[in-house]
Amino acid sequence: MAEDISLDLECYGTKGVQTPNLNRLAAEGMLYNNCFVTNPICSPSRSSMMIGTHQLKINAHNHRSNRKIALPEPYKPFTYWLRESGYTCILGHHGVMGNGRKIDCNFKTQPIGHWDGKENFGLFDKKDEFLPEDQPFFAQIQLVATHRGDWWDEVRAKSKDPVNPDEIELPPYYANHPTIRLDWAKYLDQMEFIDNEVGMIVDELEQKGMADNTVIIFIGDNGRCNLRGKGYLHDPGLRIPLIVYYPKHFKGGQVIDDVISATDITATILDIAGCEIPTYMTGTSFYNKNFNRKEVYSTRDLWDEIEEKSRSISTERWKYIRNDKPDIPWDAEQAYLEFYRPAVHVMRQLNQQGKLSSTEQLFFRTSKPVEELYDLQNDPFEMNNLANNPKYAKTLTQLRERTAQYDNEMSSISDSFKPVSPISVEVLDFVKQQHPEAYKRMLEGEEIGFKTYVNLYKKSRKKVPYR
Ligand SMILES: [Ca+2]
Repeated sequence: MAEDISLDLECYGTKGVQTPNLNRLAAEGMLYNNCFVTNPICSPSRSSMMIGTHQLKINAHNHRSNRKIALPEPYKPFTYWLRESGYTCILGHHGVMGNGRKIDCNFKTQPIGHWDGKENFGLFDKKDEFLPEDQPFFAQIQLVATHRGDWWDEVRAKSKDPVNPDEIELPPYYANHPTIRLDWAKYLDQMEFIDNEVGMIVDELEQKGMADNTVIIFIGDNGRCNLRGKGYLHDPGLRIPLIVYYPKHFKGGQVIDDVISATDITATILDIAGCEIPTYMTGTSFYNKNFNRKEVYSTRDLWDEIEEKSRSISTERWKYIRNDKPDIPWDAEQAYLEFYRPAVHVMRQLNQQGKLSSTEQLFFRTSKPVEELYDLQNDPFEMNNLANNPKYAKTLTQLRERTAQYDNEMSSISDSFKPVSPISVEVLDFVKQQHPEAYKRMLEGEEIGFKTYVNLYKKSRKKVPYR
């Protein structure tokens, strides 16, 4: 599971990036074009995948909340069912950046140990290494490099063949500016880095004689961290790569347009492993011949200090979004994102100077429409909102009604939540007050390093004991 990526791989046709290992898995496996997460942010998305159930239903929709609250019956992590069937569940990998052990679920969990949901909340049996004697086994490995982080420059500097900013292609809503092109190239450098990690894991499976009997599933946890991506119900936020590789069983080279929800991946893993799929799951196995999903219902709620509320439906052809808080603009100046979206800073400046095209200006509107409707076939970048176009009134009404039905169907077991308070707001304030020169560089599109300033901020607080 790679962090924060959209379909920005060579095998999906992305320009300027080379991903030979994933290309091979796709060429000999199955490449899915229409897989969507149910929330465009890490923790709600991961929570839904861990249970195979929509995050609203299990009250896990608010980012980094409810971390100390046990899931109610009957919900259980899917690894519980795998373990019941004799699988060894392994978290992370010894060879990937940071060991790949991220869990990030909005309910009570422990990485390793037994699960009974009352006193024991363990999800996995062991860490970091799969061995022949672990078979049958399931391993969840996080590839963190593609997440925004202070390592992006280092990964680029160490790359033998860094991505050339002149060879990349920006979506039309980005200003064509050298800082933005370089940022995009750096993102693709991380893609090449995780592609290497995938190659390394496949090699290890082969060396240990476990490759023939292992299904490899490559996914993202939410879309790329950039304009209209992570945090947004627009396509780059929700649509994730999905590659399934198992040549022993599935014919290679298939490109599949079926609409898939990330929660379906959970159900499919249980299905492939021969486990019964619990009836509480909202995901269903896409290898069941009755699989017939037409749409994915996604939501955006709390992320740090921004309490959003938006709902959407993605189909193969259409995207419908209902914004219940239209007053919160797309550029909500969320503190954490201020550290990690150079393009936004550059484009704010260009906007002030009147140098953005109308397409580029869209993102900087001071409010959102209450409803959005896009034709993904003719307008894949979702630039032309058809919600007020009478020609599409019927489609709009249908999708609006379906969304309301889902609001009901997925209604939560509880709406209460205890958020983990984000430090990012204080850190951004600290940078503005104490490091104005760094803040100035940020406004010019430089990534000054979130972690660096978190550490400086923490140190500064230690000096003032009674604040
Ligand atoms: Ca993520």
